[in-house]
Amino acid sequence: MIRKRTGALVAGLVALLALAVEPAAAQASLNEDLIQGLNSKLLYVAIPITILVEVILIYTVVRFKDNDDPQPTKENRRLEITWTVATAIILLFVGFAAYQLLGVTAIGGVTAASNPNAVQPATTHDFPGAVGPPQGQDDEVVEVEVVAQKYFWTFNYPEATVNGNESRYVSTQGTMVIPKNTTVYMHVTSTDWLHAVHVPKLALKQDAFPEKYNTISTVAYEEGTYQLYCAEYCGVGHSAMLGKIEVVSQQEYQDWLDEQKSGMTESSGNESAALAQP
Ligand SMILES: [Cu+2]
Repeated sequence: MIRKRTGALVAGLVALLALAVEPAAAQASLNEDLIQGLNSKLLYVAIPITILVEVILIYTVVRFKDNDDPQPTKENRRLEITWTVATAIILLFVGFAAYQLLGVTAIGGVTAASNPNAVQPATTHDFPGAVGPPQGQDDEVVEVEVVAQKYFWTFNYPEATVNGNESRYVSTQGTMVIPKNTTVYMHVTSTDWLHAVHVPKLALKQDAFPEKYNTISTVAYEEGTYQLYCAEYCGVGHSAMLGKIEVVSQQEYQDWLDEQKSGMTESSGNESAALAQP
């Protein structure tokens, strides 16, 4: 009877946990994909351990609940060595899997160490200290300067110049448009003090410091609109410091850039947008 019940309980637990690790639908970005991948890997380790511990616990409770004369456990060196070694192996696996992911540009951020062939972004705009895409790949990468300021976001596209004039380029406020299936480098900075860009659905997060660039990269897979938040308390307007990332097809992206440029041919330059005070 007890065995039957335990069996049913274990089967129920396994079914429940199997549901939990059911691979999710296609991820919205490379970053999200990598993080979910690590999560699943860790679950494959954690679930058997959870089941093992719970089964032993339940078995012990049921088996010894009427024992009026409990005896202390005896030393069992073999068992001790086994669980020490097993734990070490599991911890090494977890540590290695996580560390491996931190070395990936999309997760650990774009740094000179992670990107030894990097050059300064091959753009007309100056990003002092920012690490750009590897040499030879800079043509395939879209670079956006993400500027935080109390309490709004400015997105500059210094590669998208108007009439070849290097000081006039596409710039938007509140909404960043990026093409899907394309590597995008975001050079994050601030004009006043600490902010942080956070797009949970694309698994993007980075601090924004004045006079410094922190570069993150992503490849968005799914078209759509993604909410962007400020994730560093920056003052009374912090909670309203919102933005959006619009992921569109590559054709739509080009059309959007052209539209922005043609809208700017009559208006005055916006080169100082990032430095403008509210
Ligand atoms: Cu903030």
